[in-house]
Amino acid sequence: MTSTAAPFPVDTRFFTISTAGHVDHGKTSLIKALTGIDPDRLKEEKERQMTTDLGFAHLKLSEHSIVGFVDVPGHGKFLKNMLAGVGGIDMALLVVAADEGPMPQTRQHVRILSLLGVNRAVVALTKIDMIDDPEHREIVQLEIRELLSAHGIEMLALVPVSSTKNVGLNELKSVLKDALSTMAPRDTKGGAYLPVDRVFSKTGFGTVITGTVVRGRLAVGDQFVVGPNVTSGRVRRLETFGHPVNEAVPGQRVACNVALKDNKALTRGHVIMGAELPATKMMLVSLVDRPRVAGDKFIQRLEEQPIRLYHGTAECHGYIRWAKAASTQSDEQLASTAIALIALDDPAVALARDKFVIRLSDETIFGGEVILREKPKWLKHEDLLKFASQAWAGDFRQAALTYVDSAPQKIVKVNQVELFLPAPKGDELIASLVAERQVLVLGESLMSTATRLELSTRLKHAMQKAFQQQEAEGREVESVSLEVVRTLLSPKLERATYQALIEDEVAFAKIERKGDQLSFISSGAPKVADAASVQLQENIAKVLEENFCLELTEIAKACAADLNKVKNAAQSMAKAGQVVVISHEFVITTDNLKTAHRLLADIWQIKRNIAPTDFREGLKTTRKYAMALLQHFDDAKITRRLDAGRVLLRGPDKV
Ligand SMILES: Nc1nc2c(ncn2[C@@H]2O[C@H](COP(=O)(O)OP(=O)(O)OP(=O)(O)O)[C@@H](O)[C@H]2O)c(=O)[nH]1
Ligand SMILES: [Mg+2]
Repeated sequence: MTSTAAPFPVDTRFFTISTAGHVDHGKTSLIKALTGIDPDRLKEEKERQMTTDLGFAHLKLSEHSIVGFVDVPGHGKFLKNMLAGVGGIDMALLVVAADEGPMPQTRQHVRILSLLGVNRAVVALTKIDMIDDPEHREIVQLEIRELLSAHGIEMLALVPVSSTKNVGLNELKSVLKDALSTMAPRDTKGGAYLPVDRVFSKTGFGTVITGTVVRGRLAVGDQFVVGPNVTSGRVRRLETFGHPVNEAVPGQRVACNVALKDNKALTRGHVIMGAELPATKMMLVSLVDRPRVAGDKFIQRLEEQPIRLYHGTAECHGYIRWAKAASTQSDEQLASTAIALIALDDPAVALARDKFVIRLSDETIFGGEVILREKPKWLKHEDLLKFASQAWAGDFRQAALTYVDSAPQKIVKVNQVELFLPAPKGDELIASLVAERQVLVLGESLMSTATRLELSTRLKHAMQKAFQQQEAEGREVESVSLEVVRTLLSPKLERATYQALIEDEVAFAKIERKGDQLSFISSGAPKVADAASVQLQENIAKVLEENFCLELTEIAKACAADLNKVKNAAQSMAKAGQVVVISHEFVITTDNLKTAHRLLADIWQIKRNIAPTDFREGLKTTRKYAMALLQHFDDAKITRRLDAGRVLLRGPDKV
């Protein structure tokens, strides 16, 4: 970290490649021959002539591009270190010795690369100085091609080389240069995310960590958090391959001199994060490529087996708590894929859609992808499977609705939804869901439009109840207490959500708020009918209080009165402004008609289309009355039919 080297040109692109391949196939020798740097940095490695831990080197490919190499051990005993080296890389350099061809670790490494989503590789066919037989070489090449294609990895080139005889090295360099130059620049959005692969202490500087930036940008002076639950700190200096840099982007290897808040020791597996991601011990995941045991049979019971999970540079111990077929799958597919809950002994920091590798034993390896990086307590197993299947299939819209509707009160915090949306696009997805009126955001909360509509109606009912309570106590009041209404609405509704709901209703001129008092804009407390001079009118008023809307014949029956007399009484009440007679057939109180009108406005405000079903459900009435009312609103030019629904022409009056 003491480098005084000149900075890189501003438009320099940085890449990271890791080696992969069987023990002794010549990975380290090749990197040394290519770069002049010996990646085996440990004394033990040099003595044993075997890589045991990750090694690092770099090569300038052109004026403006530099590639960093992570050299991994081939020996199965050090697989844990290999797994820490292949996260965040741009592509793999698969090393296969021409004399032996693909061997067990070659296959294992290829499988791991594929499970971690590394889908491009350049192959170096090493030790060609030891093989004269062109036919043998042909067979080996064919085996490599088949191996990569079986794992969905694109082979960009295969270059025969000899590190000892200096054959093919220039060709390999130019192949790497071409392959990397065609790569699209990686997304730098979102908070920085840098899994630590090495930590050392430098006199005069303190702690230095190294790693490959996986997401976001990390810059000198940035504050960061070290996860899982470790500490926080600030970036003092950054270097890439011995040169000072001001910031590092995805794919760039970096040495970072950090000022830590306390003297916590950092280690491989920790994560430097620009924006804090909570650590979790319970993840909902999809498991792919389930392991086979001897005889090509799938391991059937995964539950309660101890596992090691490799994610980023971390190794976590845990077990699979629960595994089920995704509901979209047939039994056959179940054999290779499942939805599972993983319980970890130590917390991990992972994002939705992150890939990981699981080891059940030395040989039994499979992989998966994070669906939900934390499990909310309220997400029960039945909902989990439905939700996970939708999210796993990439149907985030449906998944969001399932998630929201299974929450208590059918309301979740916006940041809880981010737990399953892929970074850094989570924000955009929420915005598009809101734009499509699938869900809406109220303050910090997110809910379906149906829930929001229901809240509006429930709020009105709660206010009416509050007014009635006051009247029952003999008080004629103009407004009711915010707190009383909240308790009547739902004591469980979070205060912040309730506040946001009130603000929204006030903003749309549906209610009025003065300090901690609420009132209806139109008519204050819904009027309880005055004692009518005519007994029949009083009876009709009573019947209408209990029914949202009624036919004249129904009223006559309920009041045990003559139909004509009921008609006349209703006309008088209509003149007095107490009720409205619709189509000479239906009677509704003026207040209820206003409620219906306000509901139209609610539906319109949220959905920009008034579907008869929404209106009927909102009124909790039957089709007969809903259709009569809609006809009335059409006739009164308050609504107009359009396609399958209606548009709102006029909202309810404010006074
Ligand atoms: N003849 C010949 N020998 C080679 C070549 N490349 C490597 N070797 C020899 O093969 C042995 C293993 O080479 P390494 O580079 O250490 O192999 P590795 O793949 O890094 O091995 P691990 O790190 O233990 O997985 C050494 O003795 C090398 O000298 C080559 O191109 N030709
Ligand atoms: Mg080696």
